[in-house]
Amino acid sequence: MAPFKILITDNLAPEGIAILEKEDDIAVDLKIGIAPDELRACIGNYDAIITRSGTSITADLLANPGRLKIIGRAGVGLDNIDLEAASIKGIIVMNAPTGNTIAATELTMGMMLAAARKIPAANSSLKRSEWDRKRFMGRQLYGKTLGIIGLGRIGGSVAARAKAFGMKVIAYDPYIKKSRADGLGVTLCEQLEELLTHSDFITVHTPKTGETIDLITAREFALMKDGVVVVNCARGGIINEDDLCDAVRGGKVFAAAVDVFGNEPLRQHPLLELDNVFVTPHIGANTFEGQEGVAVIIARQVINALRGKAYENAVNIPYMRSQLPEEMQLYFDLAESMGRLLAQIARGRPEVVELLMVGPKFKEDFGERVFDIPFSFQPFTVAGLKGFLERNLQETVSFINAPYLAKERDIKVQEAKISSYERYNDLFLLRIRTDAEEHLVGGTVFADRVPRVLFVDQFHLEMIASGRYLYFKNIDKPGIVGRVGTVLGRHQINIAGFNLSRIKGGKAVSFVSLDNEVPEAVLQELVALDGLLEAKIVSL
Ligand code: 9EZ
Repeated sequence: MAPFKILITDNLAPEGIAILEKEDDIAVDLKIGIAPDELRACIGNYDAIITRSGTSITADLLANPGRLKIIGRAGVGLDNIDLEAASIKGIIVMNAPTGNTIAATELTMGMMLAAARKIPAANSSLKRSEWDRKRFMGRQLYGKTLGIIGLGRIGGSVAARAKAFGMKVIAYDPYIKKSRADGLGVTLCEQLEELLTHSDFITVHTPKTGETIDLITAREFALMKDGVVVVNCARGGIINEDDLCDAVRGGKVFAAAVDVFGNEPLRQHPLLELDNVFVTPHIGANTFEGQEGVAVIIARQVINALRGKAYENAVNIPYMRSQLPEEMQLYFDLAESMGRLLAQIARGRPEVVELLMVGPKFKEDFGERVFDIPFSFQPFTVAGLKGFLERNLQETVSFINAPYLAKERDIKVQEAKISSYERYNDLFLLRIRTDAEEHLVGGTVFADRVPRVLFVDQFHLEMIASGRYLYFKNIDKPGIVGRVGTVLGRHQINIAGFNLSRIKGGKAVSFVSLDNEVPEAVLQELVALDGLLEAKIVSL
């Protein structure tokens, strides 16, 4: 078997490299610290690349991705990877978010204690041969309220340890379930303000998103208790650095501990001048155990992904067909087929693609929320879009890149859920609008578990949503279907099934399934028949 080639460009813990090297179908190249130009020249020769934070994977590097399919990040942060560029090329980006949890948690606890007791300052003082005990009066954690902003993996892990210190723990996180907070023994705040006004210690554990940059500014500091201790070991800029300086100088904040900065490496900043601000150079993930953890995890994940087994911790796949409930997989396939059908009957430049999901079945949210990508659609919408786009675009359209390709082309993608439509219980309605026309296709999955198209525009049918069909539209008058049959028969093309639908006053459409291919010349012959408006082969 042709081996998969993996390039490693940053120092990966040896345990991870060993896992890759012992596989027979994997060949590993180490090019630690490779220059961008050199990397651009060779990146396309590899099936996967594994980095830490030292290698920038830019759009420029991915312009000609060759055989590259996977980018693995041994760690969490993806600041160094152009996720949109990778997604557009259909390259899967995966990280190892669990490997570092304990490392980040323990630094947070250490920083909180260091700030509360001013341990680093006391250490420096004594090493200057001072013996000044009065200067280092601190605050206890015991009995105090810790406010955790962002109760994900790390926030939850910090909560457990804070409780062991006898703290009351409250949290704010609009994206977690109350049951998670309950399970952790944490009181969930409805509003950030509530957390700010009640906490003696505050620590942030959110990703960096548009919503969390400058989450804590002068306005938020003003709401805090006097003498609060503030910690940021998450991402630079969640707590506004200038406003933190003011809050420390003004005495609102007793002490602050910061591991991460908006602009790294941080060389000069007013924060570095303040006695009650304690800083570390982004070392949250830097433990031997943490680095081993992320290396082992990313190595295993990349191997599985290359072998097509699983895409664990892929950050640019919002869902996987295989993870949908079985019935929903059929609807997923239906939506894709409906998209393909529309692509083959529509003329003009696409402007809008819209999926309307009808019925109580679709009430649930079937996508996963991926915070690193700028849109989140239900899987069915992306399937419909992918089916629609792949017909007409030169590029490879995938479930990853379909929304990006639509955005690039200024195609508006919309989805909606409604409880009922006409007489249908469960129905997908896929609508497209181009600069020339509009089409609506409806489909469903009956109890026989076969996806079917039920109507195309105003024509009602009941057509299995897979395979190849001869599609034709004609003026509704006697003899036409017969003539079509005659032409097909003359060319030894056998009809396997016939779906015909007509509307009052005039036209009919047919989808004919055939046992044989229809040569282009036969199609021309059909189109030339009297009363035939159009004829083409569509494959669903
Ligand atoms: C935002 C968040 C938590 C948060 C948590 C996650 C994307 N995201 N954002 C604001 N996973 C607290 C406040």
